[in-house]
Amino acid sequence: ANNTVKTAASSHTQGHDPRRGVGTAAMNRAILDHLHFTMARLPALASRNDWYMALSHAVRDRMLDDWLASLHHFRNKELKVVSYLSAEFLLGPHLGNNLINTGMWDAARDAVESLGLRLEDLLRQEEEPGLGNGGLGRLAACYLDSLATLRIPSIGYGIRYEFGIFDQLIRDGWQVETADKWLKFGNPWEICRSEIAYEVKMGGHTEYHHDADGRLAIVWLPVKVIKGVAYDTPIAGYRSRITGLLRLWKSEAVESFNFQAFNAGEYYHAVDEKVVSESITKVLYPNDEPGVGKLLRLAQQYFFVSCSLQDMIRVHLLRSPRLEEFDQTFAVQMNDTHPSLAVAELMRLLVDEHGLGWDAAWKVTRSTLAYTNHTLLPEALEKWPLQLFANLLPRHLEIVYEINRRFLDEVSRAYPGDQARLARMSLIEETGGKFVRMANLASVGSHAINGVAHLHTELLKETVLADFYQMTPEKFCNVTNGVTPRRWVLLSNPGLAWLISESIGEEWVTAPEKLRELECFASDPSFLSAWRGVKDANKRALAAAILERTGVAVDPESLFDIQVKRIHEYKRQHLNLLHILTLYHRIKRDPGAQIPPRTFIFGGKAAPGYFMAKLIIKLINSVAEVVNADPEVAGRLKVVFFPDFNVTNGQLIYPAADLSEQISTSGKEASGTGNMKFSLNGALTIGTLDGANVEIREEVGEENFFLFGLNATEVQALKKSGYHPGRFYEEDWELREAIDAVRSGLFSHGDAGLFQPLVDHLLYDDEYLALADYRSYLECQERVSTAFRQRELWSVKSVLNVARMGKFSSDRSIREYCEKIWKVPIRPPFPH
Ligand code: GLG
Repeated sequence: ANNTVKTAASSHTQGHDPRRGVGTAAMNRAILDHLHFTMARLPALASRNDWYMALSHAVRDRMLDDWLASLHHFRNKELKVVSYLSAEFLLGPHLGNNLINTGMWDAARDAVESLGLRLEDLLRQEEEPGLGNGGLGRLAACYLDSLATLRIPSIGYGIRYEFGIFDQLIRDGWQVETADKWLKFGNPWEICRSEIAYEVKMGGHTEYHHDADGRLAIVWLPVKVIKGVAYDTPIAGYRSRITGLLRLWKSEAVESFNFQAFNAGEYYHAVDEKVVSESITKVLYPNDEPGVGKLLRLAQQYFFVSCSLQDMIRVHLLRSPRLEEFDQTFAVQMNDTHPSLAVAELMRLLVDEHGLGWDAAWKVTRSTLAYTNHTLLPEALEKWPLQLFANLLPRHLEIVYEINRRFLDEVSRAYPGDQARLARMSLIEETGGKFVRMANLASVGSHAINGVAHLHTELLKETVLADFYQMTPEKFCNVTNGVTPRRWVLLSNPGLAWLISESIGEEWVTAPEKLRELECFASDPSFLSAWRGVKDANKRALAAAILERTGVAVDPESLFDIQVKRIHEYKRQHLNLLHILTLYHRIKRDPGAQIPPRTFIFGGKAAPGYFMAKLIIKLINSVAEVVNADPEVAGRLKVVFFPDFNVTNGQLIYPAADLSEQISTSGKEASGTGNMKFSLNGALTIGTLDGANVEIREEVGEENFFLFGLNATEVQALKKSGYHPGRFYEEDWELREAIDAVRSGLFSHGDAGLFQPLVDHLLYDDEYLALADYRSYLECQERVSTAFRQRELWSVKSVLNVARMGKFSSDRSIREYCEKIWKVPIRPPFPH
């Protein structure tokens, strides 16, 4: 323990010693100071939130030295800065993570205890910033952690949504959405930079003028101008003495009040303007919503892209007046197509605002930007109705047309006479209504295009972007996703982290290939029993939370079989349910059946407008109600829907799993990242050959992975030959029994109509081949049951899973982006 007490005053005069004041006594002092000076509270009257705020401010103070030192990089001409453009950053709570990454955990815990409080209570107080939907947003957050840990100068740019992803309540088995008021008690982690603000134009029309020298000048006369203000959040690297920067934009009115407006009508008009301007960053849109073309979402995308690029240009001009060299200052990654307006906006800024010629601007735009694709689902590929695009962004549409004209010229030169190809590759879709195709825009405007798992990238090249791949194969590469072992093991699963570090040392946290050294412990009975002890404790903690939140008592000795992720038909939560129903029937038919007790745990949000996904949630809860109350299966089967799955709840759930459900239709899940979190925490996977499952299985070994189902090629072939789900229903009596139980009203208090849409969907359409994979899934689940009865062997497999998961650290992904795409040197790890 550090006994040197430094007062606030003395540490200020000490200047830039980043290790100052992180001992227990100094932390204690700092917390009390913030309670007094920041929260204006007496200790006796302070609420838990006051203490949480005081502690967080004390921690943030201690991150600032590293932060200011890191900001220095942006001035250094030699260093390229990675700019990660993402409409979503699903960060999860900051406090615990920052304590872990900065090494202040013990001091903070002791300081808090010396004040008569408990650190876990204060950690629970934090409202997590849910500024993302799921995998894509969480990936961005893992990447920020790795960028800071690897000491790569970087900025994450995004949107400061006032309301993040909705909170999910379950009422009568149905999902109910409520607003996520994450800012209601204040956010101690952000710093508002009022002076870093940009104007963003919208709407109106363009005019062409000739200036005095006869040069053509293009003027965009917007109907509205909105201001974007920067809110900065520090991102601590793991013991790297680097603090990365997340810069989120909030929209504001340019002028709050129009003082020229003397009459009341105009005054209110001015106030209305303010309301409209502020609405741009009000709310995060849930994905998987049917129907495209929400004007406000396009406005959000343009707004944050424009602010971010203007900010980058400002930073670049501090280094060099030559915008032709912009690509030496920044490598810009577009996280999906949401920021793909960057292609047109960077062109506009360079050509219209900074006077570069088209060719020079195009060269620098392309060499700066790169595009990551995250999905092959056709309905998820963004396209904007042309009219809507034109109304909001008249100048950008002109630019898109010009890019398209030049691009299609190239295409026709490469493929003379191939009209069909031209139509497919055009940035504008013209069959049945006109649209701007954002994936095409992103592909044309980037020097690199990547998928997020090996299989996904291959399918991308064969299907969605096949024409682009054929024309420019050199642009394509794969970067398999990864997750940060700091949040997803060290913070979420301290028991496991401790056991690993005791056995092989601590280096695995930044060098996860070291986890391989665990392999030799897989034959050590005392290690295996300690390993099981950690899992059991995690399961008991989850069981307690389940009881508290759902009222259902589950047995921590049973097999915890968990599926947590967005609810979507392609992820096939309903296939999981069909297995549960079959087990239920088997036990009822034969009470002596050898089926080890299982607890099935589901979690995940459904898009508010996705009817079928919401019906699946209702069905899970309805099955739970019947199964959990049936004395004939008591102690053998339990079904739970854990409400409001988010990062905080994930941290509790992943470490407690025995079995990880990764059962999407092959070819549909681009990568998955939950699959990595489970396996890294010692769960075994039951899964299809989809997304990153393929690579996980390769790494952990096929004998340590439960594989079932059709592969992507077989899926395509079955669809092509004509898929008739009804046949599977007719030919498999157990499947029929399961489906018939649902349609009989057994789970809906006799209301046979309630789940009819779901049953009909399965029997007559089943786009995602749940029925085709049912039998294979069931057989595989039997292998799981058999394996789970041999606890020792199961534990060996669990250890081997963790030992071989090193590849899936987001540090490895970030290194690959640096090498293959950003051309940023990888720096040696910081000496601890
Ligand atoms: C996507 C995909 C996931 C992928 C994630 C991150 O559906 O398979 O793991 O991005 O690349 N929309 C998503 O969440």
